[in-house]
Amino acid sequence: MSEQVILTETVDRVGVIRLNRPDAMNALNVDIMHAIVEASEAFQEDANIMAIVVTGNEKAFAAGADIKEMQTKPYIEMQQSDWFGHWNRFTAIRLPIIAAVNGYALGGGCELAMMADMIIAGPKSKFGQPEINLGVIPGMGGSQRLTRAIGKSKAMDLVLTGRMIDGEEAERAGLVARLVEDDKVLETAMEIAQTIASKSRPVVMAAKEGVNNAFETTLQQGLLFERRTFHSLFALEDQKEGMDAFSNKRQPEFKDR
Ligand code: DAK
Repeated sequence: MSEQVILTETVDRVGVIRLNRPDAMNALNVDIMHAIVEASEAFQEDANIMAIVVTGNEKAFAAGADIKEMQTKPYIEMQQSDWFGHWNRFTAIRLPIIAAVNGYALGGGCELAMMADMIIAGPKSKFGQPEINLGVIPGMGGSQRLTRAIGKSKAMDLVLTGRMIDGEEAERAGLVARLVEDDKVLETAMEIAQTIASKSRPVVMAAKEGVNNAFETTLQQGLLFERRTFHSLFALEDQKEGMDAFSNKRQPEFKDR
């Protein structure tokens, strides 16, 4: 039987993806990439799902791309297969994605966490871009998303030396949204996902799109996009419901329309 490289489950309106290559520190091979992408897309297709949590195990979120799988590949195969290019489908997911990180998040593992919309981690977690030690550079966003997240100086520190930082330093640097006890990481990520799940699905998607747009546009274009999106939300019943609920001092009941 083939290896079940991820485990998925649905908890209320939250889809959970657990990386499941414990013997390889959840190293990311082509199979696991396809599995994560396909599971995320399936969750998004399900109108009942509001958010996705991606996690690993207590030793590793993911210790990077699978070095043993890629080490002998010739250039032409990497280039022609657009090796690991499918991760673009993961970053195109419109539902919020929360990375719950325990243990190592290195190389592609750190990059996968950064593709998520926020990272929850414990003090013992370890983040890093050690590709320089392998004679390569980050290939899945480590030079780009990390720099945007923590700034040039610290990104250079990690990318050029390959050193790891723990969860506390990652939180101070702005990489991690919330630092919680190691055994509370998944629980906290699930609580955040459940909070998001109580909102309106189209509004949640619009909010994610708005924040992500900040990385793609000028300030003026971004502000215009935000304002027009805000205007468009007045076409939703959920906007009327949310504001009516506030005015009448009751909890809103969103219908996702
Ligand atoms: N790949 C393959 N196997 C790995 C692995 C990895 N990244 N990390 C760990 N393993 C395997 C180990 O080989 C070992 O297997 P066995 O020897 O038992 O068969 C098992 O997991 C347990 O690991 P260790 O025995 O090493 O455990 P330790 O506790 O001593 O050390 C460690 C844990 C995480 C510090 C260490 O395993 C380590 O340094 N791992 C490698 C970390 C690393 O260098 N990561 C970066 C990989 S390069 C691209 C997209 C993405 C990328 C590139 C291009 N494109 C789109 C173009 C990404 C590149 C990378 O991520």
